[in-house]
Amino acid sequence: MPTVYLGLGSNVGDREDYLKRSIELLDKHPLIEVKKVSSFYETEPLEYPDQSWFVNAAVEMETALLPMPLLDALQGMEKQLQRERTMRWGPRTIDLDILFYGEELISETRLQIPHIRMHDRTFVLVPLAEIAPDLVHPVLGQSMADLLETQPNKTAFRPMVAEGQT
Ligand code: A4P
Ligand code: MG
Repeated sequence: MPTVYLGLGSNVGDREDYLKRSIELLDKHPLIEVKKVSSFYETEPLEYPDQSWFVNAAVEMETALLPMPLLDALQGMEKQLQRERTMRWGPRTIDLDILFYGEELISETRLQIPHIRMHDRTFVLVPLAEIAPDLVHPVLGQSMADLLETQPNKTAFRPMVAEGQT
């Protein structure tokens, strides 16, 4: 089964609880097996700086779902957690992004893998480099640890207190 990495983010309501509940939903899915969960990090919002800080995390999992059915399943979970799509990049209870799906390269309207903006986002790279420092980006050829280290425009982050970790 392919190893898949997800980026999780929330900046509305009980952000930690939304992340925890999304991880429970992933774990409960019959075709998904969660392998690793990063620490939870509070991160400065990117794109819309007026928003509250996010809580972000990364998950490593295995799944028998193909990429498109996986996207459908993730969007179903976002819906279950009451995400309302208002504006792009706007506040959200939970955002579940597919960062990598094995080494697959996908470029469709509904789905781009690797996630096209992940490699220059501190809030993605910090949790991802924690659980998979040696994972190599299939297009850029750099590890997550290297991408994080050489990232030109770092944004602020801080680990959440211990009770925020699963
Ligand atoms: N889509 C395409 N590729 C993918 C993929 N690899 N994984 C499509 C998931 N979805 C993918 O996403 C819009 C559409 O992207 C989906 O319908 C899907 O078909 P969305 O989740 O509905 O909307 P969005 O989250 O507002 O857009 P997007 O592109 O996911 O935004 P980003 O890039 O995730 O940015 N600051 C901090 N600190 N932390 C954050 O987590 N997140 C964002 C959102 C902005 N600033 C942030 C954070
Ligand atoms: Mg998204």
